[in-house]
Amino acid sequence: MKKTTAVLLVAVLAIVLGSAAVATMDMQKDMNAKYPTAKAKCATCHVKAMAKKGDAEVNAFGKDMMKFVVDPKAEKKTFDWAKLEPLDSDGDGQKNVDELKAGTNPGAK
Ligand SMILES: [Ca+2]
Repeated sequence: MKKTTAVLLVAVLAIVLGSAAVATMDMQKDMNAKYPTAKAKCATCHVKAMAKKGDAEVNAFGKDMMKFVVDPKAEKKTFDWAKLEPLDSDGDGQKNVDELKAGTNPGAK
């Protein structure tokens, strides 16, 4: 019984973590569609470029993005870019919108 429970737990975790990774890829695609010169990648929003499971800590820009989720209950997250664009999430003196258009990282100085 315990082994069955453990297998089930692993399966559920794999599904949950897998869907989170897919969601992140959707966000990345959406960002690159809106800002074609952004060259958005994992490190645009996350602390580590190739984060391992359970270590998906977000950077300052990722934290600001999560403040402006349009509908937190929606399966596919969308963001209020009008509120994100004028911010300088990483504090380097450049607005997020300017960094996205220039292809620099709005989440790292
Ligand atoms: Ca900045």
